[in-house]
Amino acid sequence: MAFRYWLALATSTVFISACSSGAGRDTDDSTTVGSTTEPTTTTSMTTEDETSETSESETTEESTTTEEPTTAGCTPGEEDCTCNQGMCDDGLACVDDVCMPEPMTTEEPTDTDTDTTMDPTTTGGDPACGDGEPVATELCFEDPITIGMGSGPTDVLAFDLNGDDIDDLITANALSNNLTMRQALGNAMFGGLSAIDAGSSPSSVIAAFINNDQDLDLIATNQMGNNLSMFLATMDGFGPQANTAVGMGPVSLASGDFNKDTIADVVVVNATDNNVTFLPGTGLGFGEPLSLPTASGPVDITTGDFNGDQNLDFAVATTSGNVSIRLGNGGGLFSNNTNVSVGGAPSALATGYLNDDEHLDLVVAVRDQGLVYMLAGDGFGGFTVGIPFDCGPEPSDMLLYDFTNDDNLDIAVTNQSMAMVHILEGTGLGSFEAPQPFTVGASPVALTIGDFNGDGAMDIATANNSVATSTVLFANP
Ligand SMILES: [Ca+2]
Ligand SMILES: [Ca+2]
Ligand SMILES: [Ca+2]
Ligand SMILES: [Ca+2]
Repeated sequence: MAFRYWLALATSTVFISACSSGAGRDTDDSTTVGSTTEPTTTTSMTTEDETSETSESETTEESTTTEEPTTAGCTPGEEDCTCNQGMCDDGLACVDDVCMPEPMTTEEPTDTDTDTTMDPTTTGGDPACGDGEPVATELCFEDPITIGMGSGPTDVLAFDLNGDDIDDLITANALSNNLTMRQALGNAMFGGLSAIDAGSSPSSVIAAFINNDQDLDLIATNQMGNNLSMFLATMDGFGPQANTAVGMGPVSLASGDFNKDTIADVVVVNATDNNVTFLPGTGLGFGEPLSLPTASGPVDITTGDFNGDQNLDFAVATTSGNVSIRLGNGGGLFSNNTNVSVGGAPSALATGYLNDDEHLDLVVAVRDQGLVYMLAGDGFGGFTVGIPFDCGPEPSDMLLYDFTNDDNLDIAVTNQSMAMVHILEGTGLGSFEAPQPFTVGASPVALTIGDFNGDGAMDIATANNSVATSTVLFANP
């Protein structure tokens, strides 16, 4: 169903922007490869619809079939090692046949495919990588390319600036108070840096049709400015910023038509005010704002139709350990807030069809635990918290996409303290395989997907907060 897919894709890609705007604390030094030369600085851009993916994301049950004998050929206590007939060394738990740190919950995985084993050597080294044929379970990326963006990038967006059907790169930059852009040149290279001024401490950026023409516009939240900046696409770039007040400390936003007037509306997460501002789109800007309280410490938002009434709803991850849910009525009003308790300090969330029913589910990354929780939707707007999955330490942002081309959504997270992206392959049954690491620049706080070289395969880009760069991982199917 195209509609369902659109929702899943939209929420997980264009509109998801977690932006933990926290001060980046990096450990590694990043390799700032100024990989681009051509200083083509033109910013002329006729934008076009950004994502044109057609693949379905239905969850058919199909998991990895390559059976590997369980072996204990690992050093004692080693993580991410295949279990020995379901057993691991002390302090490690066997989850999906891989040894990982004991999760906090002791529940058993609910699915029955305990025989799914993952190839521990897949990381960029699968023999089939690079043959141009995406194969289910293949997870392949080329060596990372890191390029300079603005100062203190907090969010990253894939956006086709010049209408060549190749995604270009935009970051929101908290320290330089602007958005910076680089056009992808189609050969894994990027053009020169251009910038447009934003407000005070931009914290996230999305694309949306603000003025109802055929061109995607930009909206950025400004964390210190307590407002958002709109940039309308013009024939040769973007118009100047037009600001709209929201709550205190906006850190994230999403877009969708909540009141069904065919005009995009916006929901903004206000971290300081502990609420969400709903701004109905008017086609020129925004109408009367509506303030909707959440649990304490809201940081990220995702949208979808959680109860199947064709009206858009939203869910907010909060650092107080809750996910706050509000169901839309299709007329610009929302249900009372309900909280689903996850625990820890969530930093990001995303929505998609992750198990074998027809209900939208959520995944929530918990920063202080290094875990992702699956929240199974019941189709009525309720969610059941399942067992967590290791996603590497300090997840700062997350999205869902089917990287392995098996029709099961996979999870990608940025790990802020590790300078890594981890990808967890989805089984389609509500569970995920052990995380596979990919190195990026220091202190990644946000990620997005886009096709930055025009080969039809979705690539990954990160915002590396402390080093003013973005890392692009080109898919190498
Ligand atoms: Ca609307
Ligand atoms: Ca709904
Ligand atoms: Ca997949
Ligand atoms: Ca690509």
